[in-house]
Amino acid sequence: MNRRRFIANSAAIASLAALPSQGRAALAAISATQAPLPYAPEALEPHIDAATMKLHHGKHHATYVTKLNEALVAAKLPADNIVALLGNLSQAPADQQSALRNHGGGHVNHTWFWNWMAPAGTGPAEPQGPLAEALQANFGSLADFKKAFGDAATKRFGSGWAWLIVKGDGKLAITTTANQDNPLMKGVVPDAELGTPILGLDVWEHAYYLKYQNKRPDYIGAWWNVVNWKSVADGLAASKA
Ligand code: MN3
Repeated sequence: MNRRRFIANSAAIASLAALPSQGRAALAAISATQAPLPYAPEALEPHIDAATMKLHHGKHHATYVTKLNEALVAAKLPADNIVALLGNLSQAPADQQSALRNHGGGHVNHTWFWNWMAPAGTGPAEPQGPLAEALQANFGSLADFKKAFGDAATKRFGSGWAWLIVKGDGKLAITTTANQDNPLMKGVVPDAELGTPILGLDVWEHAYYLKYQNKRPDYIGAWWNVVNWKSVADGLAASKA
């Protein structure tokens, strides 16, 4: 690395580290490298089919990672913490902000998404402990939460995500974002939607069209069978730490 490049990188790292970002502290760093799926592509059958999982992880997610790395090189930004980068997009070079937003968001959102799912029956079928209590306190009951989340996911127009977030005041909220945006993107999504994501659902057609065609509500209904409540509970605990 030459001296000019080194200085540019150091300044970029310093500016990212210096800025506070809501929720960032609670979330583990994710580098610009794609991890393997944490289970076999067929492991979520019959709720999410193997063909969809193979395409979704092997093609869609992989393409976000490739294009993210191209943008990081062009922006001279480090590749070690894309979660932090998404909270400080306005500090990135202007000509790379949209690529970093779309592909960085795509990479981080999908990395979380694979870990928010698990083969049916491998964990608690319903939230336990503090997560169960928090859902009850914020939404009335687990059924009420699922209804509100499913409604939000169904109504998200076009491509995007539905989220369960922990807001700055510690309360849980349901929100949705367009495209590959997420609730960490300060200055990109409305302040009302900012928070630490502890569960998210991909409602892009590529996530369900092979099996469910246009029936997004059927996909959402089936998805609850493979939600990894342990992972969601861990996210809630980390957000309080
Ligand atoms: Mn997707």
